[in-house]
Amino acid sequence: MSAYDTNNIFAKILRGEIPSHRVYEDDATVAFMDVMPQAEGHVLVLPKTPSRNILDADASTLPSLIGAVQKIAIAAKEAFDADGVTIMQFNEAPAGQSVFHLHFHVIPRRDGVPLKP
Ligand code: DGP
Repeated sequence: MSAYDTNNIFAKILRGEIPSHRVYEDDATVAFMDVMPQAEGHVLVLPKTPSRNILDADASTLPSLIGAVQKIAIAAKEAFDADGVTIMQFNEAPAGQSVFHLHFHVIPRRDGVPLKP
């Protein structure tokens, strides 16, 4: 697996070099709106610590990250009056990862509305 690239787009967002619409932040975690939402309210949740994806993440960072994912999923479901929430996470390009800083997708879902491709 390649090394973590400190110039990936999410690293730049975390450093404040690129704007984002932040919806949540705590000591360890940041969440912002996805610029290419697959449904209304699509949020990305990422740890502040650098890891390329879950395969090289320090296991000690995962409990707080998944706790934040749960908080945001509950809040997004409420805020967007959704019927459910899809949570997705990809590891390496063949698995669908395109930005190489660990992140979870939190996507509010409504009955009968498919995800945009
Ligand atoms: P993934 O395939 O899991 O690596 O998804 C990366 C997501 O990141 C994709 O849904 C689009 C989103 N994205 C890419 N560039 C930017 C950006 O500059 N800002 C924001 N907010 N989202 C981005």
